[in-house]
Amino acid sequence: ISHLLRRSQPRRLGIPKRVEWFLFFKITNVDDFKKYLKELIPAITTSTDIAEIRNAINDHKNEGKQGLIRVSGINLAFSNRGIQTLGIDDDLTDPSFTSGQLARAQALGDQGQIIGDTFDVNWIPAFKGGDIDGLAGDCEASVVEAFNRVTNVLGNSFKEVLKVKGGVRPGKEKGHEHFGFLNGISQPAILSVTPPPFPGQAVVDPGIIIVGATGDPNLSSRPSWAVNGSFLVYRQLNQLVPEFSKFLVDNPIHEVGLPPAEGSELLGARFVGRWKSGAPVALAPTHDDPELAADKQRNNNFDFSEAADQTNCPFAAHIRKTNPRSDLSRFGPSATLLHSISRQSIPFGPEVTPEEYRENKTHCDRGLSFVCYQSVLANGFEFMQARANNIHFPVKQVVPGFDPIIGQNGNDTRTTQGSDPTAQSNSLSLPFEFVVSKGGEYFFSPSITALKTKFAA
Ligand code: N7H
Repeated sequence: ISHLLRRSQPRRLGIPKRVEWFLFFKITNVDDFKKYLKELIPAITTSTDIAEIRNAINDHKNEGKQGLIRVSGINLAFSNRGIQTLGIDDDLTDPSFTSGQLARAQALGDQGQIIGDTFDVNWIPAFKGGDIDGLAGDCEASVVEAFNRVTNVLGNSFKEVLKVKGGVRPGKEKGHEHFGFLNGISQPAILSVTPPPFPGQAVVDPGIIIVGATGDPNLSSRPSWAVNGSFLVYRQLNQLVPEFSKFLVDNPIHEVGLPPAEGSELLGARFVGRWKSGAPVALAPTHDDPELAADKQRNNNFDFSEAADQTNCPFAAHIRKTNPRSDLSRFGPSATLLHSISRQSIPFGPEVTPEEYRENKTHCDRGLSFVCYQSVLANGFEFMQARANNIHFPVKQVVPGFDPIIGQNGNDTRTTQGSDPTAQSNSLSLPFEFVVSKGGEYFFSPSITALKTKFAA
Protein backbone atom coordinates (compact mmCIF):
# COMPACT_ATOMS: atom_id res chain seq x y z
CA ILE A 1 0.00 0.00 0.00
CA SER A 2 2.83 2.38 0.82
CA HIS A 3 3.94 2.05 -2.77
CA LEU A 4 0.57 3.04 -4.15
CA LEU A 5 0.12 5.84 -1.67
CA ARG A 6 3.16 7.60 -2.96
CA ARG A 7 1.59 7.65 -6.42
CA SER A 8 -2.09 8.08 -5.72
CA GLN A 9 -4.55 10.99 -5.88
CA PRO A 10 -2.21 13.82 -6.77
CA ARG A 11 -4.45 16.46 -5.26
CA ARG A 12 -4.86 14.68 -1.93
CA LEU A 13 -2.16 12.09 -1.41
CA GLY A 14 0.62 11.92 -4.00
CA ILE A 15 3.23 14.53 -4.74
CA PRO A 16 1.62 17.50 -6.51
CA LYS A 17 3.85 17.08 -9.53
CA ARG A 18 4.65 19.60 -12.24
CA VAL A 19 6.96 17.45 -14.30
CA GLU A 20 7.16 13.71 -14.80
CA TRP A 21 9.58 11.83 -17.02
CA PHE A 22 8.92 8.28 -18.07
CA LEU A 23 11.89 6.09 -18.89
CA PHE A 24 11.04 2.83 -20.67
CA PHE A 25 13.97 0.47 -20.36
CA LYS A 26 15.29 -2.94 -21.34
CA ILE A 27 17.35 -4.92 -18.83
CA THR A 28 20.65 -5.85 -20.47
CA ASN A 29 22.50 -7.43 -17.53
CA VAL A 30 20.25 -9.22 -15.05
CA ASP A 31 22.82 -9.77 -12.28
CA ASP A 32 24.00 -6.17 -12.32
CA PHE A 33 20.44 -4.85 -12.56
CA LYS A 34 19.40 -6.78 -9.43
CA LYS A 35 22.48 -5.60 -7.58
CA TYR A 36 22.07 -1.95 -8.56
CA LEU A 37 18.34 -2.06 -7.88
CA LYS A 38 19.14 -2.75 -4.23
CA GLU A 39 21.03 0.56 -4.14
CA LEU A 40 18.16 2.39 -5.82
CA ILE A 41 15.39 1.22 -3.48
CA PRO A 42 16.16 3.75 -0.71
CA ALA A 43 15.66 6.52 -3.30
CA ILE A 44 12.15 5.32 -4.12
CA THR A 45 9.55 7.55 -2.52
CA THR A 46 7.46 6.02 0.25
CA SER A 47 4.22 7.20 1.84
CA THR A 48 6.24 8.61 4.79
CA ASP A 49 8.33 10.64 2.33
CA ILE A 50 5.13 11.94 0.77
CA ALA A 51 3.72 13.08 4.09
CA GLU A 52 6.98 14.96 4.74
CA ILE A 53 6.98 16.49 1.25
CA ARG A 54 3.37 17.64 1.63
CA ASN A 55 4.17 19.20 5.02
CA ALA A 56 7.18 20.99 3.50
CA ILE A 57 5.00 22.33 0.67
CA ASN A 58 2.38 23.54 3.15
CA ASP A 59 5.04 25.23 5.34
CA HIS A 60 6.48 26.86 2.21
CA LYS A 61 3.05 28.26 1.31
CA ASN A 62 2.17 29.27 4.87
CA GLU A 63 5.44 31.19 5.18
CA GLY A 64 4.41 33.10 2.03
CA LYS A 65 7.46 31.88 0.10
CA GLN A 66 7.42 32.03 -3.70
CA GLY A 67 8.55 29.46 -6.25
CA LEU A 68 8.79 25.70 -6.22
CA ILE A 69 10.40 23.62 -3.54
CA ARG A 70 12.72 20.96 -4.83
CA VAL A 71 11.27 17.55 -4.24
CA SER A 72 11.27 14.42 -6.32
CA GLY A 73 9.64 11.03 -6.50
CA ILE A 74 10.83 7.87 -8.17
CA ASN A 75 8.59 5.01 -9.20
CA LEU A 76 9.51 1.67 -10.76
CA ALA A 77 7.32 -0.88 -12.56
CA PHE A 78 7.96 -3.96 -14.71
CA SER A 79 6.32 -5.47 -17.78
CA ASN A 80 5.64 -9.21 -17.92
CA ARG A 81 8.76 -9.50 -20.07
CA GLY A 82 10.79 -7.67 -17.41
CA ILE A 83 9.53 -9.87 -14.60
CA GLN A 84 10.44 -12.97 -16.59
CA THR A 85 13.83 -11.52 -17.51
CA LEU A 86 14.51 -11.18 -13.78
CA GLY A 87 13.81 -14.88 -13.40
CA ILE A 88 10.47 -14.52 -11.62
CA ASP A 89 8.09 -17.06 -13.11
CA ASP A 90 5.07 -16.83 -10.80
CA ASP A 91 1.75 -16.23 -12.54
CA LEU A 92 0.28 -12.87 -11.52
CA THR A 93 -3.08 -14.25 -12.75
CA ASP A 94 -3.84 -11.33 -15.05
CA PRO A 95 -4.05 -12.62 -18.66
CA SER A 96 -3.94 -9.11 -20.21
CA PHE A 97 -0.72 -8.36 -18.34
CA THR A 98 0.79 -11.68 -19.40
CA SER A 99 0.01 -11.06 -23.07
CA GLY A 100 1.18 -7.41 -22.96
CA GLN A 101 -0.54 -4.35 -24.41
CA LEU A 102 0.66 -4.90 -27.99
CA ALA A 103 -1.20 -8.20 -28.20
CA ARG A 104 -4.32 -6.42 -26.94
CA ALA A 105 -4.12 -3.47 -29.41
CA GLN A 106 -6.65 -4.77 -31.92
CA ALA A 107 -9.16 -5.67 -29.20
CA LEU A 108 -8.73 -2.14 -27.78
CA GLY A 109 -9.72 -0.69 -31.16
CA ASP A 110 -6.33 0.89 -31.97
CA GLN A 111 -5.68 1.83 -35.61
CA GLY A 112 -3.65 -0.54 -37.79
CA GLN A 113 -3.63 -2.85 -40.80
CA ILE A 114 -4.15 -6.57 -41.08
CA ILE A 115 -1.20 -8.00 -43.01
CA GLY A 116 -1.54 -11.73 -43.62
CA ASP A 117 -2.28 -13.24 -40.22
CA THR A 118 -1.01 -10.35 -38.18
CA PHE A 119 -2.35 -6.99 -37.10
CA ASP A 120 0.19 -4.21 -37.64
CA VAL A 121 -0.78 -1.44 -35.28
CA ASN A 122 0.02 2.26 -35.97
CA TRP A 123 2.06 2.69 -32.78
CA ILE A 124 5.42 4.35 -32.32
CA PRO A 125 8.15 1.73 -32.91
CA ALA A 126 9.42 1.69 -29.29
CA PHE A 127 6.15 0.14 -28.11
CA LYS A 128 6.15 -2.43 -30.92
CA GLY A 129 9.72 -3.69 -30.52
CA GLY A 130 9.01 -6.12 -27.67
CA ASP A 131 11.95 -4.55 -25.85
CA ILE A 132 10.34 -2.90 -22.85
CA ASP A 133 11.11 -4.55 -19.51
CA GLY A 134 10.32 -1.71 -17.18
CA LEU A 135 9.23 1.84 -16.56
CA ALA A 136 10.89 4.31 -14.23
CA GLY A 137 8.93 7.46 -13.50
CA ASP A 138 10.58 10.50 -11.97
CA CYS A 139 8.60 13.51 -11.00
CA GLU A 140 8.95 17.03 -9.69
CA ALA A 141 11.06 20.13 -9.87
CA SER A 142 14.35 18.28 -9.57
CA VAL A 143 13.41 15.77 -12.22
CA VAL A 144 16.80 15.89 -13.92
CA GLU A 145 18.53 14.99 -10.64
CA ALA A 146 16.08 12.17 -9.94
CA PHE A 147 16.47 10.92 -13.46
CA ASN A 148 20.26 10.99 -13.30
CA ARG A 149 20.08 9.17 -10.01
CA VAL A 150 18.15 6.30 -11.59
CA THR A 151 20.39 6.08 -14.64
CA ASN A 152 23.60 6.43 -12.61
CA VAL A 153 22.63 3.79 -10.07
CA LEU A 154 21.38 1.30 -12.65
CA GLY A 155 24.56 1.91 -14.66
CA ASN A 156 24.98 -0.20 -17.75
CA SER A 157 22.59 -2.93 -16.56
CA PHE A 158 19.82 -1.44 -18.70
CA LYS A 159 19.24 0.28 -22.04
CA GLU A 160 16.91 3.20 -22.62
CA VAL A 161 14.18 2.26 -25.12
CA LEU A 162 12.12 5.45 -24.92
CA LYS A 163 11.91 8.59 -22.82
CA VAL A 164 8.71 10.63 -22.57
CA LYS A 165 8.78 14.02 -20.85
CA GLY A 166 5.45 15.00 -19.33
CA GLY A 167 4.65 18.27 -17.64
CA VAL A 168 1.68 20.29 -16.47
CA ARG A 169 0.55 23.00 -18.90
CA PRO A 170 1.59 26.62 -18.26
CA GLY A 171 -0.27 29.45 -16.48
CA LYS A 172 -3.99 29.08 -16.02
CA GLU A 173 -3.96 25.85 -18.02
CA LYS A 174 -2.26 24.12 -15.07
CA GLY A 175 -4.20 20.92 -14.35
CA HIS A 176 -5.98 21.09 -17.73
CA GLU A 177 -5.20 18.58 -20.47
CA HIS A 178 -4.45 19.79 -24.02
CA PHE A 179 -8.11 20.12 -25.17
CA GLY A 180 -8.45 22.57 -22.26
CA PHE A 181 -10.48 20.50 -19.76
CA LEU A 182 -9.57 20.29 -16.08
CA ASN A 183 -8.48 16.70 -15.44
CA GLY A 184 -8.08 14.54 -12.35
CA ILE A 185 -11.32 15.60 -10.62
CA SER A 186 -13.18 12.32 -10.10
CA GLN A 187 -11.18 9.56 -8.45
CA PRO A 188 -12.48 6.70 -6.34
CA ALA A 189 -11.83 6.96 -2.61
CA ILE A 190 -10.09 3.81 -1.37
CA LEU A 191 -11.60 2.38 1.80
CA SER A 192 -9.24 2.77 4.79
CA VAL A 193 -6.44 4.14 2.53
CA THR A 194 -7.51 7.59 1.30
CA PRO A 195 -9.25 10.32 3.37
CA PRO A 196 -13.06 10.20 3.75
CA PRO A 197 -14.89 10.75 0.45
CA PHE A 198 -16.33 14.02 -0.79
CA PRO A 199 -20.08 13.94 -1.58
CA GLY A 200 -20.70 11.81 -4.68
CA GLN A 201 -17.22 10.27 -4.67
CA ALA A 202 -17.28 6.48 -5.16
CA VAL A 203 -15.75 4.43 -2.34
CA VAL A 204 -14.07 1.18 -3.38
CA ASP A 205 -12.48 -1.70 -1.51
CA PRO A 206 -8.68 -1.38 -1.56
CA GLY A 207 -8.45 -4.63 -3.55
CA ILE A 208 -10.04 -2.97 -6.59
CA ILE A 209 -6.84 -0.96 -7.00
CA ILE A 210 -4.26 -2.81 -4.85
CA VAL A 211 -3.36 -6.42 -5.55
CA GLY A 212 -3.87 -8.79 -2.63
CA ALA A 213 -5.91 -6.32 -0.55
CA THR A 214 -9.51 -6.83 0.62
CA GLY A 215 -11.81 -6.96 -2.39
CA ASP A 216 -9.16 -8.08 -4.93
CA PRO A 217 -11.27 -10.35 -7.20
CA ASN A 218 -8.25 -12.67 -7.67
CA LEU A 219 -7.16 -12.55 -4.03
CA SER A 220 -6.66 -16.30 -3.58
CA SER A 221 -4.50 -16.84 -6.66
CA ARG A 222 -1.88 -14.08 -6.26
CA PRO A 223 1.74 -14.93 -5.44
CA SER A 224 2.52 -13.59 -1.96
CA TRP A 225 5.15 -11.08 -3.19
CA ALA A 226 2.54 -9.40 -5.41
CA VAL A 227 0.56 -8.19 -2.38
CA ASN A 228 0.38 -4.37 -2.14
CA GLY A 229 1.47 -3.94 -5.74
CA SER A 230 -0.75 -2.69 -8.55
CA PHE A 231 -1.03 -3.01 -12.34
CA LEU A 232 0.00 0.19 -14.08
CA VAL A 233 -1.30 0.99 -17.57
CA TYR A 234 0.72 3.40 -19.69
CA ARG A 235 -0.87 4.71 -22.92
CA GLN A 236 0.64 7.34 -25.16
CA LEU A 237 -2.47 9.19 -26.40
CA ASN A 238 -1.83 11.87 -28.99
CA GLN A 239 -4.42 14.66 -29.08
CA LEU A 240 -5.29 16.51 -32.29
CA VAL A 241 -6.09 19.79 -30.58
CA PRO A 242 -6.53 22.24 -33.53
CA GLU A 243 -8.66 19.65 -35.34
CA PHE A 244 -10.81 19.10 -32.21
CA SER A 245 -11.29 22.86 -31.75
CA LYS A 246 -12.21 23.29 -35.43
CA PHE A 247 -14.79 20.51 -35.16
CA LEU A 248 -16.42 22.27 -32.19
CA VAL A 249 -16.39 25.61 -34.05
CA ASP A 250 -18.02 23.97 -37.09
CA ASN A 251 -20.73 22.20 -35.09
CA PRO A 252 -22.06 24.58 -32.40
CA ILE A 253 -25.25 23.62 -30.57
CA HIS A 254 -27.83 26.23 -31.74
CA GLU A 255 -31.00 24.99 -30.21
CA VAL A 256 -30.67 26.39 -26.72
CA GLY A 257 -30.37 29.91 -28.15
CA LEU A 258 -26.66 30.30 -27.49
CA PRO A 259 -24.31 32.45 -29.60
CA PRO A 260 -22.12 30.17 -31.79
CA ALA A 261 -19.00 30.44 -29.61
CA GLU A 262 -20.95 29.32 -26.54
CA GLY A 263 -22.70 26.63 -28.59
CA SER A 264 -19.25 25.25 -29.49
CA GLU A 265 -18.17 25.32 -25.83
CA LEU A 266 -21.38 23.46 -24.96
CA LEU A 267 -20.69 20.77 -27.58
CA GLY A 268 -17.23 20.24 -26.11
CA ALA A 269 -18.68 20.10 -22.59
CA ARG A 270 -21.27 17.53 -23.69
CA PHE A 271 -18.56 15.42 -25.36
CA VAL A 272 -16.67 15.25 -22.06
CA GLY A 273 -19.55 15.56 -19.54
CA ARG A 274 -17.82 18.49 -17.86
CA TRP A 275 -17.07 22.08 -18.90
CA LYS A 276 -13.44 23.08 -19.32
CA SER A 277 -13.62 24.50 -15.78
CA GLY A 278 -14.54 21.01 -14.50
CA ALA A 279 -18.21 21.81 -13.74
CA PRO A 280 -20.34 18.72 -14.57
CA VAL A 281 -22.99 19.24 -17.28
CA ALA A 282 -25.26 16.98 -15.21
CA LEU A 283 -25.57 19.94 -12.78
CA ALA A 284 -24.75 22.85 -15.14
CA PRO A 285 -26.44 21.78 -18.39
CA THR A 286 -26.38 24.97 -20.49
CA HIS A 287 -23.79 27.34 -18.97
CA ASP A 288 -20.45 26.87 -17.28
CA ASP A 289 -20.38 27.35 -13.52
CA PRO A 290 -16.78 27.94 -12.31
CA GLU A 291 -17.92 28.18 -8.66
CA LEU A 292 -19.49 24.74 -8.86
CA ALA A 293 -16.34 23.48 -10.58
CA ALA A 294 -14.14 24.64 -7.70
CA ASP A 295 -16.42 23.35 -4.93
CA LYS A 296 -15.29 19.84 -3.91
CA GLN A 297 -18.48 19.39 -1.89
CA ARG A 298 -20.51 19.70 -5.12
CA ASN A 299 -18.36 19.06 -8.21
CA ASN A 300 -18.71 15.29 -7.99
CA ASN A 301 -22.11 15.11 -6.38
CA PHE A 302 -24.23 13.91 -9.30
CA ASP A 303 -25.19 10.54 -10.74
CA PHE A 304 -26.94 11.38 -14.08
CA SER A 305 -30.38 10.73 -12.56
CA GLU A 306 -30.82 14.56 -12.47
CA ALA A 307 -32.21 14.10 -16.01
CA ALA A 308 -32.45 10.39 -16.80
CA ASP A 309 -32.41 11.02 -20.58
CA GLN A 310 -29.70 13.03 -22.38
CA THR A 311 -31.09 16.51 -21.65
CA ASN A 312 -28.26 17.34 -19.26
CA CYS A 313 -25.57 14.86 -20.33
CA PRO A 314 -25.28 12.57 -23.38
CA PHE A 315 -25.08 8.84 -22.62
CA ALA A 316 -21.92 8.80 -24.77
CA ALA A 317 -20.17 11.63 -22.86
CA HIS A 318 -16.67 10.58 -21.84
CA ILE A 319 -17.32 10.62 -18.08
CA ARG A 320 -20.68 8.84 -18.47
CA LYS A 321 -19.18 6.04 -20.61
CA THR A 322 -16.24 5.53 -18.28
CA ASN A 323 -18.26 5.92 -15.06
CA PRO A 324 -22.01 5.53 -15.70
CA ARG A 325 -22.87 6.05 -12.00
CA SER A 326 -26.64 5.47 -11.49
CA ASP A 327 -27.20 4.36 -15.12
CA LEU A 328 -26.17 0.87 -14.01
CA SER A 329 -27.80 0.91 -10.57
CA ARG A 330 -30.21 -1.80 -11.76
CA PHE A 331 -27.24 -4.20 -11.64
CA GLY A 332 -26.29 -3.23 -8.07
CA PRO A 333 -23.38 -1.07 -6.81
CA SER A 334 -20.60 -3.43 -7.90
CA ALA A 335 -21.51 -2.86 -11.57
CA THR A 336 -19.60 0.42 -11.48
CA LEU A 337 -17.33 0.01 -8.43
CA LEU A 338 -15.65 -3.16 -9.75
CA HIS A 339 -14.55 -1.15 -12.78
CA SER A 340 -12.82 1.68 -10.96
CA ILE A 341 -9.30 2.88 -11.71
CA SER A 342 -6.97 5.39 -10.09
CA ARG A 343 -5.85 7.84 -12.83
CA GLN A 344 -2.44 9.54 -12.64
CA SER A 345 -2.01 11.00 -16.14
CA ILE A 346 0.06 14.01 -17.20
CA PRO A 347 0.15 15.95 -20.50
CA PHE A 348 3.16 15.76 -22.82
CA GLY A 349 4.20 17.91 -25.77
CA PRO A 350 4.26 21.65 -26.48
CA GLU A 351 1.40 24.12 -26.51
CA VAL A 352 -0.42 24.54 -29.83
CA THR A 353 1.40 27.08 -32.03
CA PRO A 354 -0.38 30.00 -33.73
CA GLU A 355 0.47 28.35 -37.07
CA GLU A 356 -1.25 25.10 -36.06
CA TYR A 357 -4.36 27.03 -35.00
CA ARG A 358 -4.29 29.02 -38.27
CA GLU A 359 -4.08 25.86 -40.34
CA ASN A 360 -6.37 23.80 -38.05
CA LYS A 361 -3.72 21.13 -38.25
CA THR A 362 -1.46 19.40 -35.72
CA HIS A 363 2.24 19.60 -36.61
CA CYS A 364 3.84 18.27 -33.42
CA ASP A 365 3.08 15.40 -31.09
CA ARG A 366 1.18 16.37 -27.96
CA GLY A 367 -1.31 14.58 -25.79
CA LEU A 368 -1.75 12.67 -22.59
CA SER A 369 0.63 10.20 -20.97
CA PHE A 370 -2.32 8.25 -19.66
CA VAL A 371 -1.46 6.32 -16.49
CA CYS A 372 -3.86 4.36 -14.32
CA TYR A 373 -3.70 1.75 -11.57
CA GLN A 374 -5.99 -1.21 -10.90
CA SER A 375 -5.83 -4.78 -9.56
CA VAL A 376 -7.33 -6.46 -12.64
CA LEU A 377 -6.60 -5.00 -16.10
CA ALA A 378 -9.68 -6.59 -17.69
CA ASN A 379 -11.93 -4.94 -15.07
CA GLY A 380 -10.23 -1.56 -15.12
CA PHE A 381 -8.63 0.11 -18.15
CA GLU A 382 -9.59 -2.58 -20.68
CA PHE A 383 -13.20 -2.61 -19.54
CA MET A 384 -13.49 1.18 -19.77
CA GLN A 385 -11.90 1.33 -23.21
CA ALA A 386 -14.31 -1.39 -24.38
CA ARG A 387 -17.27 0.61 -23.01
CA ALA A 388 -16.02 3.73 -24.81
CA ASN A 389 -15.94 1.72 -28.06
CA ASN A 390 -19.30 -0.01 -27.48
CA ILE A 391 -22.02 1.96 -29.28
CA HIS A 392 -24.74 0.28 -27.16
CA PHE A 393 -23.32 1.22 -23.77
CA PRO A 394 -24.58 2.32 -21.17
CA VAL A 395 -28.28 2.01 -22.15
CA LYS A 396 -30.21 -0.21 -24.50
CA GLN A 397 -33.23 2.03 -25.31
CA VAL A 398 -31.16 4.20 -27.69
CA VAL A 399 -27.80 3.72 -29.46
CA PRO A 400 -25.48 6.18 -27.65
CA GLY A 401 -22.61 5.66 -30.11
CA PHE A 402 -18.90 6.16 -29.41
CA ASP A 403 -17.33 8.10 -26.57
CA PRO A 404 -16.31 11.12 -28.72
CA ILE A 405 -13.10 11.62 -26.71
CA ILE A 406 -11.52 8.15 -26.39
CA GLY A 407 -13.88 5.84 -28.35
CA GLN A 408 -11.92 3.83 -30.95
CA ASN A 409 -13.09 1.97 -34.04
CA GLY A 410 -9.87 0.80 -35.67
CA ASN A 411 -9.57 2.65 -38.98
CA ASP A 412 -13.34 3.14 -39.32
CA THR A 413 -15.29 6.31 -38.61
CA ARG A 414 -17.35 6.87 -35.48
CA THR A 415 -20.75 8.36 -34.74
CA THR A 416 -22.08 9.64 -31.46
CA GLN A 417 -25.59 10.50 -30.30
CA GLY A 418 -27.22 12.85 -27.84
CA SER A 419 -24.83 15.75 -28.21
CA ASP A 420 -27.74 18.04 -29.14
CA PRO A 421 -30.02 18.31 -26.07
CA THR A 422 -33.13 19.22 -28.08
CA ALA A 423 -32.68 16.57 -30.78
CA GLN A 424 -31.25 13.77 -28.72
CA SER A 425 -31.60 11.04 -31.34
CA ASN A 426 -29.58 13.00 -33.93
CA SER A 427 -26.38 11.25 -34.81
CA LEU A 428 -23.16 13.23 -35.22
CA SER A 429 -20.46 11.81 -37.47
CA LEU A 430 -16.93 12.29 -36.12
CA PRO A 431 -14.54 12.64 -39.07
CA PHE A 432 -11.57 10.97 -37.33
CA GLU A 433 -10.22 10.21 -33.85
CA PHE A 434 -9.28 13.35 -31.92
CA VAL A 435 -7.33 11.11 -29.52
CA VAL A 436 -4.99 8.67 -31.26
CA SER A 437 -3.32 5.76 -29.46
CA LYS A 438 0.41 5.60 -30.14
CA GLY A 439 0.89 2.55 -27.96
CA GLY A 440 1.90 1.65 -24.46
CA GLU A 441 2.50 -1.28 -22.18
CA TYR A 442 1.10 -2.94 -19.09
CA PHE A 443 3.35 -2.92 -16.01
CA PHE A 444 3.27 -4.29 -12.50
CA SER A 445 4.35 -1.83 -9.84
CA PRO A 446 5.61 -3.94 -6.90
CA SER A 447 5.56 -2.94 -3.23
CA ILE A 448 8.85 -1.79 -1.70
CA THR A 449 9.01 -5.09 0.21
CA ALA A 450 8.65 -7.04 -3.04
CA LEU A 451 11.34 -4.89 -4.69
CA LYS A 452 13.67 -5.72 -1.78
CA THR A 453 12.90 -9.41 -1.43
CA LYS A 454 12.02 -10.56 -4.93
CA PHE A 455 13.43 -8.14 -7.50
CA ALA A 456 16.77 -7.01 -6.06
CA ALA A 457 19.72 -9.22 -5.19
FE1 N7H B 1 -10.64 10.55 -19.19
N1 N7H B 1 -10.55 14.91 -21.30
O1 N7H B 1 -9.84 15.84 -21.09
O2 N7H B 1 -11.46 14.97 -22.11
N2 N7H B 1 -11.24 12.39 -18.62
N3 N7H B 1 -9.55 11.37 -20.70
N4 N7H B 1 -9.91 8.70 -19.67
N5 N7H B 1 -11.62 9.74 -17.63
C1 N7H B 1 -11.99 12.69 -17.50
O3 N7H B 1 -13.05 13.74 -13.59
C2 N7H B 1 -9.56 12.68 -21.13
C3 N7H B 1 -9.04 8.40 -20.67
C4 N7H B 1 -11.70 8.40 -17.30
O4 N7H B 1 -15.70 9.30 -12.50
C5 N7H B 1 -12.24 14.09 -17.45
O5 N7H B 1 -10.93 13.93 -13.95
C6 N7H B 1 -8.67 12.81 -22.27
C7 N7H B 1 -8.88 6.98 -20.79
C8 N7H B 1 -12.45 8.22 -16.07
O6 N7H B 1 -16.67 10.94 -13.52
C9 N7H B 1 -11.64 14.65 -18.53
C10 N7H B 1 -8.12 11.57 -22.49
C11 N7H B 1 -9.69 6.42 -19.82
C12 N7H B 1 -12.83 9.49 -15.68
C13 N7H B 1 -11.01 13.58 -19.30
C14 N7H B 1 -8.68 10.67 -21.51
C15 N7H B 1 -10.31 7.52 -19.12
C16 N7H B 1 -12.30 10.42 -16.66
C17 N7H B 1 -13.09 14.83 -16.40
C18 N7H B 1 -7.14 11.11 -23.51
C19 N7H B 1 -9.93 4.97 -19.49
C20 N7H B 1 -13.63 9.84 -14.43
C21 N7H B 1 -12.31 15.28 -15.23
C22 N7H B 1 -6.34 11.93 -24.17
C23 N7H B 1 -9.91 4.01 -20.38
C24 N7H B 1 -15.11 9.68 -14.70
C25 N7H B 1 -12.10 14.23 -14.17
C26 N7H B 1 -15.91 10.00 -13.46
C27 N7H B 1 -12.46 11.78 -16.58
C28 N7H B 1 -10.36 13.71 -20.54
C29 N7H B 1 -8.38 9.33 -21.44
C30 N7H B 1 -11.15 7.36 -18.02
C31 N7H B 1 -11.66 16.15 -18.81
C32 N7H B 1 -8.39 14.03 -23.10
C33 N7H B 1 -8.00 6.25 -21.80
C34 N7H B 1 -12.73 6.91 -15.37
